[in-house]
Amino acid sequence: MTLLAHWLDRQTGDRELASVIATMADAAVEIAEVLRRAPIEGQVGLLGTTNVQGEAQKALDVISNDIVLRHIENNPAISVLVSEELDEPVQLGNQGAFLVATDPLDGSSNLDVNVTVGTIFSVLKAAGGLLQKGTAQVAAGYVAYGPATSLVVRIEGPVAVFTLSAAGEWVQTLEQASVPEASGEFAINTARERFWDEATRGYVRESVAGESGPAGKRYNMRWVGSMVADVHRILMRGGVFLYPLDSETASKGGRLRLLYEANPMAWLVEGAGGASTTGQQGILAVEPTDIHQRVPVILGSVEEVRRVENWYSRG
Ligand code: P6P
Repeated sequence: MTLLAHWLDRQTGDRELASVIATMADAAVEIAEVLRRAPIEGQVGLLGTTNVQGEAQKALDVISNDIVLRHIENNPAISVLVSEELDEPVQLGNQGAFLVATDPLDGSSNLDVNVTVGTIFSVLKAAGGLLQKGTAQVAAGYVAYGPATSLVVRIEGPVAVFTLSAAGEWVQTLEQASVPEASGEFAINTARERFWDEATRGYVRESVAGESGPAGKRYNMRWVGSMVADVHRILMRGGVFLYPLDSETASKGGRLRLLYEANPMAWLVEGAGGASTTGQQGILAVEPTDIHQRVPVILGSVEEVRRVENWYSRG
């Protein structure tokens, strides 16, 4: 039974990098406990405030962000925090080698209906500055607070999965996640069809045409409305997640954020043999211009991502 600390020792000789991941894992243990108690303590409601994205903040968004910040402040290896919940980066005033970008509680609109939510984090060298491409990541991970609490993490090598035990330990439950090349499952919010571009319409049309259509196979559709839940499913059994640019999100560059949603998720999915694209380029190649920048996100099984890319290449 491999615990997270043993895995980190094996995966990297960089003790400071190992400590960054351990810090995020420790924060997630605390967040998991807060989420478990929240309905009893009446903390699933709205705060009446909005974050930099203009999205209504839930008490648990802010509580989760505070938990992450408190843990990070106690790790001298981390000198900068970028968070979805904070307009500006937090400079921690130390010489820490690492920057952490995080969505402390992704999918929080699902909290009041008890659906899986998550914490997503990306780790970069602080010396590279705030705006680094996804290829510069030195580690990334997420925690899915679901029926089990799962930590998915990658440094340079395998994408490993840990499950939180009753004793509060991260026990490795999967050596290497691997995204199947082919899949018959896509994840998209079909209620947005009227906003879609022709590439998205074409891909979905081909998929729902099933066995007699151009894809020549039957498809199923899943959409949790929580990126961590949808991406975890894809990491475990394949599929493709699409939040493409559409006529309503075009003015903002997309819906999901580059630094702390798209980049870490793309890095994990590609590390597990999957693929990612904005429709125009690989997600990890996007040159960031703002810490809260949004991008279109298509990621998952290689065959499905390539089919979407083919639609975009038709222009
Ligand atoms: P929609 C949650 O708010 C989130 O940022 C992602 O976790 C999720 O994939 C997406 O938005 C859901 O968006 O438009 O379906 O509500």
